[in-house]
Amino acid sequence: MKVTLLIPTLNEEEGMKAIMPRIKPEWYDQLLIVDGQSTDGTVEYSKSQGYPVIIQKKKGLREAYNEALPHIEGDVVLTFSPDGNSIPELIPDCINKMKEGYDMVIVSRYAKGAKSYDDDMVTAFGNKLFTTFINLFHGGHYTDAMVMFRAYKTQLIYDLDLDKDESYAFEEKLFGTNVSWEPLISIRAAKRKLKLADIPGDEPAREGGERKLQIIRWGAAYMWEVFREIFVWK
Ligand SMILES: Nc1nc2c(ncn2[C@@H]2O[C@H](COP(=O)(O)OP(=O)(O)OP(=O)(O)O)[C@@H](O)[C@H]2O)c(=O)[nH]1
Ligand SMILES: [Mg+2]
Repeated sequence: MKVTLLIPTLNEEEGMKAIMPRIKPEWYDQLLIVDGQSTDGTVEYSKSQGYPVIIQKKKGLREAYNEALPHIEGDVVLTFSPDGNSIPELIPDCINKMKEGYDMVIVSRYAKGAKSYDDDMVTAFGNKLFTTFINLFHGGHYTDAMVMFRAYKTQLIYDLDLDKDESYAFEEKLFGTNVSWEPLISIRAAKRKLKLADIPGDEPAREGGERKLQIIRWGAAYMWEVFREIFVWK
């Protein structure tokens, strides 16, 4: 099993400097940083450390993933948030769980024994509401369907059409935003009854920088996806 560690960055200089030194090269086969045209020192820092950096052309997280896709060599991709929200030491646990034969392993903030120190009332409520809806309407057994920190088979990206603009075009246009692909992969993986697991993992508070999450727009777009996917087979 070859693992690509995929790290999206957008003005995360402080987080990167605090977190990246804790990631050990023996944990992964390939490291890819995909940067959304940061204007702080994020790219300079990454390059100074010798990390391969892709500068994305289009805006948004799913475009970051899309533009990284042709460079991914691993048969497993692990997405990791370098803003302090993902605990690096859990990377090996997540990969070891994948080795048991799962299609996707999520590092869950709401599994028994884990806690988010980054949530406010709105994000805690929203994340749990979406997770409940995805379980209820799509047959999932998730404790956290929304978090970025997860590993999955690279092939899923193609099988579930995560890389296709059409999968998101309507809601992105309607709500004037660019979404990420975590909710949709959770929904479509549950619908297909793939082999899914989670492991508990705390979410520490963000390290410096600013939040990019667009609560209202993303919330609306993701709610659209949850309901549309009841009627659309994928
Ligand atoms: N390349 C790229 N990275 C992004 C983009 N938007 C966010 N990120 C990065 O993705 C990671 C997760 O970001 P988000 O899921 O938006 O969450 P956040 O801004 O940290 O907000 P909270 O964690 O909910 O407080 C962070 O490291 C961001 O810097 C983008 O458009 N392009
Ligand atoms: Mg974050």
